[in-house]
Amino acid sequence: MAIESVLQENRVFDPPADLVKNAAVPGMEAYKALCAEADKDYEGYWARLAKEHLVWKQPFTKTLNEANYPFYKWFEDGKLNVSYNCLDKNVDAGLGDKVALIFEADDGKVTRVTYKELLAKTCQFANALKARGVKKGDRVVIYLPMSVEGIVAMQACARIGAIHSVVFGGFSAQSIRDRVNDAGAVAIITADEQCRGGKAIPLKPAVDEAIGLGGCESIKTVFVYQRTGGACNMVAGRDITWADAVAGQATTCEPEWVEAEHPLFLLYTSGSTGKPKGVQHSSGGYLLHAILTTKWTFDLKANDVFWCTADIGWVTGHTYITYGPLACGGTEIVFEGVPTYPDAGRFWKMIQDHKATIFYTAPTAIRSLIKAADTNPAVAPKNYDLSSLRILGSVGEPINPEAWMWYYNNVGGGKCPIMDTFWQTETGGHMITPLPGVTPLVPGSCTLPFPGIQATIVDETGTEVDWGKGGFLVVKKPWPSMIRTIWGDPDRFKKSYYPEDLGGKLYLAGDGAVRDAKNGYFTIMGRIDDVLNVSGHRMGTMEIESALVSNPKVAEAAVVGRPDDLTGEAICAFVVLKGARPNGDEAKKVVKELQDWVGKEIGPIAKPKDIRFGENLPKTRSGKIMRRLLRSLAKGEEITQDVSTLENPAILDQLKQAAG
Ligand code: 6R9
Repeated sequence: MAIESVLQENRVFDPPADLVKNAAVPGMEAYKALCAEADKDYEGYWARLAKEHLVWKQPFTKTLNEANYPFYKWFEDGKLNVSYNCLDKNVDAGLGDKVALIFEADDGKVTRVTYKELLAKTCQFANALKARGVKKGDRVVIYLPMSVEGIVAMQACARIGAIHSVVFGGFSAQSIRDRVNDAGAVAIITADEQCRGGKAIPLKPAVDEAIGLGGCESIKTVFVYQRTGGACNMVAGRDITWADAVAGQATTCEPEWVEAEHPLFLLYTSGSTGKPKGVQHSSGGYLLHAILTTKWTFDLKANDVFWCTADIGWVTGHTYITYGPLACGGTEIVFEGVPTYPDAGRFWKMIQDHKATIFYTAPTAIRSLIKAADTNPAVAPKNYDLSSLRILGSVGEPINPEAWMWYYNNVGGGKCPIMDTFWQTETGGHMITPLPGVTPLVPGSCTLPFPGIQATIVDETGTEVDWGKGGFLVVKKPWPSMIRTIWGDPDRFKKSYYPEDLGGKLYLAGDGAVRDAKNGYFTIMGRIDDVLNVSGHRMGTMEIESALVSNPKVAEAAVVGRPDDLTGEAICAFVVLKGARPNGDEAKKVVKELQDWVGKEIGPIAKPKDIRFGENLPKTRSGKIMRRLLRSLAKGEEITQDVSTLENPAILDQLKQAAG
């Protein structure tokens, strides 16, 4: 395998002195002590933390059960409730009147919700779910915009032991249908419309369409939160508005005490083959890591105002909006809108208005805001008072050193450390990340493992490689917040994450990485499988290919990624039509048609940016599509590779040019 880092980065930024003294993990010695504790007594370390940071209804006596590896169990005989740990615990501790959520709507309207209020809303909706027959273990699909109700819906499921599966509002009817069908969900919680960038966009019709596609017969109830009150189809006997569902319901609800291993949620994510997989997370282990990482990576304290800009449709929104900050009794901002409305200064204005102290966003957002500030200096961060900030974070994809420097200087004023957090849907929380009072920062590196996480790099036989050499990123020991299985497909779980080639006991992240030869810092070099990362969102090339091929005009399709300044990677599709290869305006028309098709099949984020038509695809004589070649073509590189095994070299010329 030839993964070699090209990054040469010599700038180092030491942690601010006050954080070295006062952060939750104060200084490198404290970090090393935690790592040493975990090295010495791995189970004892996690058991101590689980006792200190979670409230248990029934304490656990067993920490880790490895008997049926890789189906690991953590704290299995303990019982707890996640919503109790996020809400009741804080109200009981005297934080009832503390603001939990500062919700800012697309139009700028601000609503504050205290812990007491959030608990009451959660209980009321939990009772509404129960009234419709939803019970422990049932799956509930949530298709809601960023809203107080979105968080309440998730917390309410957790309260009654129902397993939520949030589907991002940008996904299509077909995607909702597939997830409902795979999970066997009994209810969907949605909204009439969502508001983004000054526009109201219908949501409920996608749910109706999904159910209309067939395969959603398990659905008994559709709850509809009336966000705008716009006209909305309601099916008698099945659909009920949020307001009607909670009317008359008590604002208290005894939590369902569940086993630590009880699934808290499923979250569908793209893999290298087949349909998206339902990543299953636990209650106890997941929440423990959500709490620890919120406390240690972000140093969340009583007076902080935390803002994670992710959507609750992604794992970042689960761990760092719905669960982590609330379980720590924090105050957090929840934003409905988009960073560019009413202008690209929106994030900076909101930091200023709400005096945000911790800000966590994605490199793709930073890159687009750099571009916006370059074109229109009026929306540059320097026009806003961002002095409240003390810690910054980045997630979702590698952050290029230049974007890092801009973020550091222009947003953080050269005084806020940036936590470049590497993790995945499957890991539940941060895996490799700096800690604000500990780690000297090097732009572009996610630095060192979180205390207790045994990350390393191996070659294709599972043997650890020397620092300075590239390889596969793996985790040597199970950790509490890890994926438990793929819903309904344990074999796929085993094959995807614990492959036999590596010995069957190493968790394979699916990313290439390298450690700095001198200090051992990790740099992530991107996916080693057929998963693309577009604006920090995972897309399987297979999924997009399947969507394209399901169009009646398409005979064959191959999808690859190519680097893109703004979105990190862009989707490039090579398509063979059943009819003649189109040219000129006709080609443009078909490109648009196929882009819209993919948008409808999967969602707008999966639309290929480039579509190229050929009479065939470059294949080896044994019929394998030469993806390596397609990647070069997508980048516009000269073909220097050996094409002697290629069956049909003439088509390379056809595929050089993007159509439309
Ligand atoms: C949390 C999240 C996971 C994939 C992961 C990797 C990429 C995430 C990163 C990063 C470099 C970082 N990734 N964080 N790459 N540096 N700080 O994004 O989960 O949507 O499952 O994506 O994203 O490739 O494997 P998910």
